[in-house]
Amino acid sequence: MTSIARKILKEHLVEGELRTGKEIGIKIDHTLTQDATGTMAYLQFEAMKLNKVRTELSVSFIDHNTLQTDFKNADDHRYLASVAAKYGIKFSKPGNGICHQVFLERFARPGKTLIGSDSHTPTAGGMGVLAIGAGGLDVAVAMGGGPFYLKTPKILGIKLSGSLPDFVSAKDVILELLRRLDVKGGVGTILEYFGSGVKNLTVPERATISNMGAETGATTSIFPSDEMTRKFLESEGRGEQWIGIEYGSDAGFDEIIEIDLSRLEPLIARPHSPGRVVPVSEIEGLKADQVAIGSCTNSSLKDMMTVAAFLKGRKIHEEIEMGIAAGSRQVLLELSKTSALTDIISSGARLLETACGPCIGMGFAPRSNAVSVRTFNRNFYGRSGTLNANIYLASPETAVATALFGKITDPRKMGCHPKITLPEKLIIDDSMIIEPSNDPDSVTIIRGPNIAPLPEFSPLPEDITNLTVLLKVEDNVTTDDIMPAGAEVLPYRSNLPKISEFVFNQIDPSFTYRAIENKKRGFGTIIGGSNYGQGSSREHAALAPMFLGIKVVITKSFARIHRDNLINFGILPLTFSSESDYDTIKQADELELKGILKILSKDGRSITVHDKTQGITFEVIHDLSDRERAIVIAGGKLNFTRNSLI
Ligand code: MIC
Ligand code: SF4
Repeated sequence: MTSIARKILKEHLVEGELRTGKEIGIKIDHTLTQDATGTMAYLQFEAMKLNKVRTELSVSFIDHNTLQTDFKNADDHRYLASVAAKYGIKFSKPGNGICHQVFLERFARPGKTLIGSDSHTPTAGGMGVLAIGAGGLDVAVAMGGGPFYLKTPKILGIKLSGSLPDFVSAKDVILELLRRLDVKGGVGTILEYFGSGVKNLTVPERATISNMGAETGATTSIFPSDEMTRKFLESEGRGEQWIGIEYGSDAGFDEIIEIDLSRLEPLIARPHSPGRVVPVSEIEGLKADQVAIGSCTNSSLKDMMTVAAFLKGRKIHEEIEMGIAAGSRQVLLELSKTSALTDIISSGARLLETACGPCIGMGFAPRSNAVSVRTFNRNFYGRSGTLNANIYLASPETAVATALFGKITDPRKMGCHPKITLPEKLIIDDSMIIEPSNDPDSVTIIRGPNIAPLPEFSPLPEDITNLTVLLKVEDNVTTDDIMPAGAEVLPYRSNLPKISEFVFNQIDPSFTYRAIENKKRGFGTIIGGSNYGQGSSREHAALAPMFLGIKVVITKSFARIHRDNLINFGILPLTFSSESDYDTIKQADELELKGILKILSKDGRSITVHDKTQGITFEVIHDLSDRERAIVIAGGKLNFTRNSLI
């Protein structure tokens, strides 16, 4: 018997050999997209000139850009609806819920592979799906029937024992793991949960844990499919889709981490990283201004019912503003069936739209210098929309305690823990999921004026002689740093020239101007620390720099999805062979990479960089597979794949 992750990988293997670190290609059964990455993904899919998706199931969700302040987002929704109708894709309308929550409820099937153009796609791992977040272009290729490529990850077994005490919940499990692994301890691994504690967690609880495994940098997280899974599928009226997938006694994990659930306490991540975890008791008493409950991490019916139960008959603190967003319309309908919705509204909380909302800076930004406690998964600098706000990440229990007391509060102070019973059968109403057209030829793709065509991608030149260091940044730079989101920027996700104006805006507002000027003379590069590009799957964090003339990024190390996205758009990801060279190199230095095309064509690993400004040379290395080298040489994956799938 082998690990569940390996078993599913093996069943779906179409290229390569399952050996840690080696590149494999796997068949993808299901895909999902969301609107903020979806517009680009479908433009790329259209460029492949296929007439239908070749997956078993593809779903297009609208959940990010739901703040329709003008025509742009609304036009994008219409574009996405028309693409879905034409190419055989199910379409989940705005208001139906957050992609990961709805996918778990209505579509996820144990044992399947799923890739999604969103880094929290691993949420479905809570149901035994091998679910991976990827750039939109990789999802487009998978929709076209192409394999998804990844380096065979190590399997990190997470052995759970015991059961959660009152006031401690699934969020605390993943915060505990983040406390141990931090934001890069999971890079190159799959987190596979096993042990006697697993059976004490419901599917939505497992989904919370696998969702936020993304914050460790892990490729994905996965739970077994057991009786609990069967129960969940039955409650969704999908019992016949259940298959059991259990781990063996010797699952062959590369490493094991043990967590005794019964010994956990309420935890909280401090600003501005999900890895800065401490016990809530350590920072208790800090005055809070805002509380937000929701996001794909903590918006299940169980979470919402728990919050409502604590709020019942109580009022939130007068100096707190509290926003609550259910993860799906199903959750909202269920809440409205009981007194839970009334309890939430009577407490003084604001009911927010069933969408990503404040998690991605789409409204509900905190006031200046605010302390905001959120049940979300990311608290990166600036992400809330208020640069000087301090965002803390915690469980629904801790968040609601904070809302009631007006300061960060250990939820154990709330008295009795209510017992939550969930319905055995949930309300099933898929009327906001639109089936693709039966007559695709009659469907016209509708493009609003905000949709700009894709640019041309130029192949790798023989030498890169004028390469200017446009920016030097530290460790753990996020894709939110590279390509901010939020209400002002997100509407331009389908308009590359416009969105490029925001690259690195929060770090250096002059970046775009300098890059455009530099592009007239040559290429640009960025120097990064370790875990460069952590966070989201947004390919705009590669595409927009490419548009601004970035051809090479040199770092101490890369986060997985961002590295893949750079390659997909013809940007060469290189790492320092000696990290001390990172210290030497300065912003504005002029570099030269002679014979780069030849080195890449011959699979040389080491490249000499000549720093013309400082008169020195140093070595950098690449770890590109043969396929990836060919992609970079071609100028990106679109050039490379354009004809091969037709
Ligand atoms: C995020 O949580 O950062 C996002 C917004 O969902 C992104 C996708 C995007 O940038 O559109 C992600 O997680 O991949
Ligand atoms: Fe949406 Fe936030 Fe989840 Fe990203 S992390 S999918 S923005 S809810």
